[in-house]
Amino acid sequence: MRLDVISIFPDYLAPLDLSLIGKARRDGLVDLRVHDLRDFAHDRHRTVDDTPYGGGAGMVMSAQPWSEALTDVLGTADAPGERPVLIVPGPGGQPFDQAMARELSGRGWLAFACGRYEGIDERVYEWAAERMEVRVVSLGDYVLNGGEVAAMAMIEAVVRLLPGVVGNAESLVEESHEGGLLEYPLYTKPAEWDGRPVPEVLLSGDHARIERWRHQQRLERTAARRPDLLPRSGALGVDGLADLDHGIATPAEVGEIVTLQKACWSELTAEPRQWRGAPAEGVEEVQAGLKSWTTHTFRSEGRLVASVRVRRSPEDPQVWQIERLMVAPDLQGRGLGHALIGYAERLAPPDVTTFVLEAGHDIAEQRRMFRKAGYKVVGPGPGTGTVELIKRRP
Ligand code: JD8
Repeated sequence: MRLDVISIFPDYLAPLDLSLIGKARRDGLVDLRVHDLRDFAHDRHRTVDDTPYGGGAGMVMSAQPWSEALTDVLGTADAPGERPVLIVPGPGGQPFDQAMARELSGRGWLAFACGRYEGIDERVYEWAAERMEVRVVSLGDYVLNGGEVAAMAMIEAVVRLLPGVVGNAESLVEESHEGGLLEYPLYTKPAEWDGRPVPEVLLSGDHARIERWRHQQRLERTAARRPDLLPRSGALGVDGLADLDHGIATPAEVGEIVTLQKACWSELTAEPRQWRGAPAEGVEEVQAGLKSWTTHTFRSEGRLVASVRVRRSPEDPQVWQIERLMVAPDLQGRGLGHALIGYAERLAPPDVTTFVLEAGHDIAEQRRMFRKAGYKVVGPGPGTGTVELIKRRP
């Protein structure tokens, strides 16, 4: 891969000689060339900036040194007609993410235009766009003084994806994590440090249990720190219910969950709906369920209105179990149950091949919903008064 970086601080890019990127350069996987923008200024002071038209604070980078520097880079193409993708780091650009890193790692030639001061004369973007693909890309929502640090971060993210730079196995694993969940917590020796033991499950040697625990940790961490990464409740795509707040149930919510179950199960409602036949759980059972399952909750204006719990099957790790699908009686019949099933399916780890859904035995009113979601009844469930439905992952 060929990389060109244009900057008024070429020394700023020196760290790219170190570590992984440095090794990739020495191994000939990356041809990185750093250019000093001031080499393309022609006055005695090597000036690259001027005052802004229209007034305002600070200075603006002039067009002329940029067009000459970019022309110089274009002139060194390895093959005639070859053009780089020009990346201009800027706080107003498209947010840089792993998907973009992966895409850019497949484009044989990238050039980075690192601005300083208030930014670059707008005509440079127009001029460049007539000669190559131009992307304005932001490292994130905070203010830097120039594009160099952003370019370095992007280069590191792109180069480590090149074949032969990081272990191939690792990048394959990452692929399945993209747009997915945060990582699980890590521990190494000693087994007890500072009076803090490593979680017992990690010493058990039970790989299926470890897998389950790690997936659960990833879900909980993601819900706590980056709920935006979870399949969005807004994306449940139910009319009029786009603003449900999603969360992972905590012990403090057990009472509300029990109440929701009672409302969904109750034989006392004029028209019993969901889960009829299966007994509602008590406080202790729900509490225990929080430990062995991940219970997802959905709130509307603070009220718990829907919930579902999921886990990898302890018996068969390729099976994703979905159960206790509940929708508050006053919100049933709006497609929320169907959306919840889709949501629960999207939470399954990539190696899962089968979804198993457990429902109350009297599913007359849900039969259509389950069929629409692709499930077939296979028989009575392991619990009393439940049926088991199954679906191969598409
Ligand atoms: C390039 C000049 C500074 C930008 C006034 C002082 C990226 N995520 C990011 N935050 N900031 C940048 C970034 C900042 C830059 C330049 C990138 C060139 N500045 C200017 C406009 C407002 N400040 C960035 N990628």
